Amino acid sequence: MITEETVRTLAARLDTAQRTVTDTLSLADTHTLAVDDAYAVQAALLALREGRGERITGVKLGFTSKAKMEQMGVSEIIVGRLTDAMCVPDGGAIELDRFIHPKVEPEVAYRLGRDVDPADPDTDLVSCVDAVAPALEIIDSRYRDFRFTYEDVVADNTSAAAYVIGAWVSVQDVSDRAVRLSGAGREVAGSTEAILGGPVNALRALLDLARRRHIPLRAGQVVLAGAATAAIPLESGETVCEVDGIGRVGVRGV
Ligand code: 0L1
Repeated sequence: MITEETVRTLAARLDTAQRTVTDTLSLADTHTLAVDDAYAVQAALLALREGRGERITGVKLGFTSKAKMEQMGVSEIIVGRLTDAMCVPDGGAIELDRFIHPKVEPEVAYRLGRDVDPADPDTDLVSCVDAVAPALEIIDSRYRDFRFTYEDVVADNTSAAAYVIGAWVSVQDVSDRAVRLSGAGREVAGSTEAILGGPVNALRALLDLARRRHIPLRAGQVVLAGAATAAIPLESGETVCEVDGIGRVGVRGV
């Protein structure tokens, strides 16, 4: 376990990297971090953001696809936090110079209709969802050349940088929906099944993680369930995600 002082130092380093749009080296180059240490750094990083007036608006899951898990050599998903400063309106503009090397992923978002107590063994997170929406997640690793370990990316708030939510709909079953992402002259297609075999599994996995990591889940918060396709670079112009039967969401890089 690293000391509290080291937790604060590493959180400040990642926070500075994000705010000054300057990459940093893998923490693993100089520190041996356990997964618990990495979540402690993430919590300290979020405390810095909250200290500047940002408000937690939800959570995001990462490494929810088999391909990404295999690429990272891991078997466990990761969770990061979203804040109001990361939220970009559907159809709005997003300034690319806020980011180091941003990428965008198509996702499904869930909205929680009531507070959830992860510690309660009878909690059923699926029944707490009151709406779903198509979503875009912008990830922007703070590490140079995307060179990071599993613990590094947890500490870096799972590369969370920005998100866009489309119109909320009351559809509950979002399994096996075709997903298309287009932008930067590229188009990729996939299915919501790529998200842990169905986004509802991401909700179940989130409940387990929230329980173990003491993450509160509140009414009105957003859950980004994970990427349905590989990420593409976020560049100037329109980026659009369509999820069959759910809707579309877009953002304009400027
Ligand atoms: O959203 C995610 O899958 C979390 C990890 C992203 C890591 C990265 O490529 O920056």
